[in-house]
Amino acid sequence: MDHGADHRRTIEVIGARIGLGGRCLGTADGPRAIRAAGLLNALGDARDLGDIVAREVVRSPGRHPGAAVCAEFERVSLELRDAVEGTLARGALPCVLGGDHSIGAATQAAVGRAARAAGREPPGIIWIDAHTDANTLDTTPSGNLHGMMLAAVHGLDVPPFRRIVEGGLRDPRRTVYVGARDIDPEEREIVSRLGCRIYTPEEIRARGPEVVAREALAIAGGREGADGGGEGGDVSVSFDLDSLDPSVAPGVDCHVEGGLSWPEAETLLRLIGRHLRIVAVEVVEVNPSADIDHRTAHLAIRAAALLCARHVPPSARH
Ligand SMILES: [Mn+2]
Repeated sequence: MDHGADHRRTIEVIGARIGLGGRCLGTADGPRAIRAAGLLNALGDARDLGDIVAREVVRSPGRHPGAAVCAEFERVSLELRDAVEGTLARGALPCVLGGDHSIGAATQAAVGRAARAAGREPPGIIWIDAHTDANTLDTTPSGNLHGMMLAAVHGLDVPPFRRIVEGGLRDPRRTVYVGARDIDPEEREIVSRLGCRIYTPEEIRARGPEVVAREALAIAGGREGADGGGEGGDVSVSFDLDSLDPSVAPGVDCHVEGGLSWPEAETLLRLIGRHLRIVAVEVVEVNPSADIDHRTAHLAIRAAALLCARHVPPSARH
């Protein structure tokens, strides 16, 4: 409920220079590109906590990411998880910049842990992405960690994520995928068994982004079926730039045709960003080496500003 008072929280920006969970290391440079394109201006008086940096490790060939990658991934993810928990403990809003989407394990686990530590139910998740990131080590076709992290966050056993998600599991029935269109067959079974809701770009187009935003907030907020469109419970949001069509956002790691247009995404992000109880924002998968004229970095900033809108001072809003 909005009592009319100023409930603005400080935004704390945390960069995750982590690309080892993806197909290329280019996304590790995402936080630098997003800051260079003017993120802090767009967020007003946000505090920049700097970057958490993964060491370079050589990935072993084949379907398992390999011991070296997994060890470094766990180390850097626990560091990120601590940083996000610290921000939440200060009552601030974390705005985490990727990095490949494997960083979502740390961010989302931190949100779950912070809620439990405060005696609250863990928030729901709105996951705006071309992918559902719900493979396990047994089903992954690629071996990329960024395609498995939500399976772990939802409680399936994915060994490289065991320690990271400890105490931070989230209820899959309050997870909503928006823009998903590249889902492996076994992954689709996992997602439907878990009970997550998927809105494909086709459904978003057919029913309108306004309707989808409202439904997504109701499901993630734990208020599905509730009358009157109440704001519901806490929600964390993860925005992968590959949810957009590659013609709109070329600077990503995985290009998947048939994505959202910017006007569709803009409407979704604006309506979701108005929700009173967004507790964490994550913007991921910007790969500056594939970008054209910093287009994707600029869209990442607009997405972050829309999702953090309630906490951006009026002077910085555009
Ligand atoms: Mn993705």
